[in-house]
Amino acid sequence: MKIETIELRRVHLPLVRPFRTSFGTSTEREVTLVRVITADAEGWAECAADAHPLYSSEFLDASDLVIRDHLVPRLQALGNRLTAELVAPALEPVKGHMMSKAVLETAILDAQLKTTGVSFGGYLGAVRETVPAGVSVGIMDSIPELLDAVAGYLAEGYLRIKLKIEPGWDLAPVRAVRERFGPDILLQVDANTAYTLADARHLALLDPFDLLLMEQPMKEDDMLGHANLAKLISTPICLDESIESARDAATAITLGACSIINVKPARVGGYLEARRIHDVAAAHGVPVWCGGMLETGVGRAANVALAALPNFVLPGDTSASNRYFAQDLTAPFELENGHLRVPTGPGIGVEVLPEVLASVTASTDSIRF
Ligand code: SMG
Ligand code: MG
Repeated sequence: MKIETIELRRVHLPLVRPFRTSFGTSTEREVTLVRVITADAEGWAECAADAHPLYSSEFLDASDLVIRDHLVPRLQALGNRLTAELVAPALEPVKGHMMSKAVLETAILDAQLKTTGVSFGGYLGAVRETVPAGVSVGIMDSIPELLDAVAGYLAEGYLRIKLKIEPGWDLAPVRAVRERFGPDILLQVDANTAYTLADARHLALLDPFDLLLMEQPMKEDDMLGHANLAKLISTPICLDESIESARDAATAITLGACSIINVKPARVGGYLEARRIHDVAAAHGVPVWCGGMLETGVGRAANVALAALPNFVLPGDTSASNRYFAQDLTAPFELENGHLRVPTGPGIGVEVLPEVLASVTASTDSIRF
């Protein structure tokens, strides 16, 4: 593939409601979009990094810099031999920066697949036309406010509810949601690393609520802690932040640190590594589901394709566009009986709406390749 230009474009999209987690509150999604221009096609992807290094060490300004000064030059060195499959090996000497690596690999893969007329789902091995949608519900100021939000999402058709938790907002919201909506709704929690092993006895109080899983209760590097916690509670542990590679997945599974994995392509360097995690987990009989980073339609399209692989057996944080934005960058993803449709067109299978894009763009930087 011969790339002519790589464009980095910073956009700001307001969220329809603030999203509070144990590490902070987001009121808008600030995103760097990467556009890869070749003679034959344009590839698009979005960087999942947030403006602040709170979910992980990555953040947008650093990501733009590492892309420009450290990653793109390594791709340029490949010349016309560059393919999406060679991106990760070429970037491997640069430590970390998985989200920055992921956005480049994904935009290049999109351009490559558009050139050959293959969809993301077709390339990755999707086996479903639609995928079940869950929704991640932020920490709220009060239980009534939370119950209203959950009622609204269930009425829209979401098939699984994830509650963000933190110390002081855990037992009460879970109990209230179970009491109000009953034992049949699929319910899970996500702590984003807010607890320690000293909280094990407290977290075990969630056991009677029959949660699908507890996501990332402790620090990302605490594999052993999670393995120990798994012996002290009956709710299955799912890892998110801890898993940055297929090797991490194998380690976590072997140690007993998790029995379910949240796969986020951005966190693991892209869709190729995400698929390897899917495969490793499947080989161990460990179910996976597709996480989310408040993606626009650009990132959502590829996530939905990934979520259609066979071992994505739990509903993902792949919600409809209107859960996040009044106006998405693409035609909106909409719920159909609680499911999102997997795009079938070439590449990510969705198009960026030029007028919307222009109206939300704060800056653009073009790198001649
Ligand atoms: O994309 O619907 C979404 C957000 C899902 O809860 C979500 N993501 O830890 O899984 C997670 C969080 C990380 C992003 S918080 C800004
Ligand atoms: Mg999470």
